Amino acid sequence: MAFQSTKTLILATRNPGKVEEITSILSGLHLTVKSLLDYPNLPEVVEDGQTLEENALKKAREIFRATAVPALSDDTGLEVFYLGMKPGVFSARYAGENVSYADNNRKLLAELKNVPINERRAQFRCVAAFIGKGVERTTHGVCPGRLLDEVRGSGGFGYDPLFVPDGYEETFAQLPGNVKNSISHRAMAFGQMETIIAEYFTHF
Ligand code: ITT
Repeated sequence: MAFQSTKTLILATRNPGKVEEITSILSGLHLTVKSLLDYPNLPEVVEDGQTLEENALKKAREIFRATAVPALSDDTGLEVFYLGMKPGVFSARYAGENVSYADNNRKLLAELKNVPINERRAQFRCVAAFIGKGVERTTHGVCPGRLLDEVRGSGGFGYDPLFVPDGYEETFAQLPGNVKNSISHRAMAFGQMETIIAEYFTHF
């Protein structure tokens, strides 16, 4: 049977791609990691903030309030230099409400049609938030790269099939998950969170 720590954390997300990545990044903490996928009856958190930080804090605060379990969230955006750093905080709804990742990728490809490779620079920005008893912390991570003019690969999620991180020739959807989890915006933000969470659980 897999080891189950009595120290439990809840990820304030229903995005299975994020759950997999964050669980893997935090595996060294040996905590029991749950997510909203384990709590189907909890209401949706409305992401109406103007910044990644506001949304990340809102998600973690609401889930901590509802469950009393220390909560961890992430709000992430893709910033495209040619598009004035859009879609940013609106990355999930770039092509409209309730759209698929493929719809968003198609819209991005259309916006960048005929834009040469040297003008296709972009970066993922991730803000992680941790809320526990008497504790509210945020950390940040950025991953620079460029956007291709076609989708490549089937791993990862979201904009991964278009995004080639600096120093690599393959997209995040082509690279093995452990590579993404060692260099990504999320790896950077949650890497900093590790010490904050470890310190928290020495008290609780
Ligand atoms: P939660 O709010 O439930 O955590 P979400 O999918 O709505 O999940 P975000 O608002 O943080 O997550 O992310 C906005 C969008 O940005 C998301 O729908 C993806 O399309 C994209 N995205 C986020 N992280 C990504 C990553 O690591 N790689 C590729 N695309 C990503």
